[in-house]
Amino acid sequence: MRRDTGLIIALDETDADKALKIAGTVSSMADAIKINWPLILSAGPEIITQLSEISDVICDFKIADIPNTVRLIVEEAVSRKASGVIVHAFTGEDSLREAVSAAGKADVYAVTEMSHPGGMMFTAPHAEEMAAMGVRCGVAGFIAPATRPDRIKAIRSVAGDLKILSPGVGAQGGSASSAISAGADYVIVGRAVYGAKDPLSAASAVRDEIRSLL
Ligand code: OMP
Repeated sequence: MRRDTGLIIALDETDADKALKIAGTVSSMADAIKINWPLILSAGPEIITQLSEISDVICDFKIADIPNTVRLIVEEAVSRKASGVIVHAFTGEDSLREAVSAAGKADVYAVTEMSHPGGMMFTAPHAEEMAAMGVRCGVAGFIAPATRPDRIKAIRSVAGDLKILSPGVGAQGGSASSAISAGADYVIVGRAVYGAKDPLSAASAVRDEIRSLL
């Protein structure tokens, strides 16, 4: 994935026409658009291909399954032109290796601990261990919480120069500048952009905030 603006838009809008319109409006501000189950379930998987004509698309399926099922899901996403997929790391080394192998040239990003408070309960205590496993498995990078910049630092210390993508900016209370300062390469922003009255100016404000740190 290119790194031009450092911003990834989480397009969790469930109206397909609106989603495509917002994607067209904000794509110049973002390095990728990330989509998740809400949009895929409402619009159908063709939305992956449609959006790929506008931007790089990351399929955030947070895949957590046995290796065979992981492979099937990743292959479906990549065949529809996803350039990245998000998987859970807690499923272990065999599932993660299968994701990387099934993705081929597409990027696999592993979640080591989630950005909401519940993410601290079970996964955070093992996040560095999971990141080290991700490095061994050949992932492209990690999803680390912008809501807890100290945890981004901890993952960065294990991740070397792999990419760190940080969600939790805006609606969840995290800030783009503290995530980038802690070691994130990209921030993932959803509601604060697609839910804004003016998504383009909301996205450009985040882009400018990131740019001011570089
Ligand atoms: P907003 O909270 O609206 O900015 O959206 C954040 C997006 O990032 C949503 O699509 C979440 O599903 C996703 N996300 C998190 O919020 N926290 C995580 O720990 C991981 C993800 C993710 O993998 O993208």
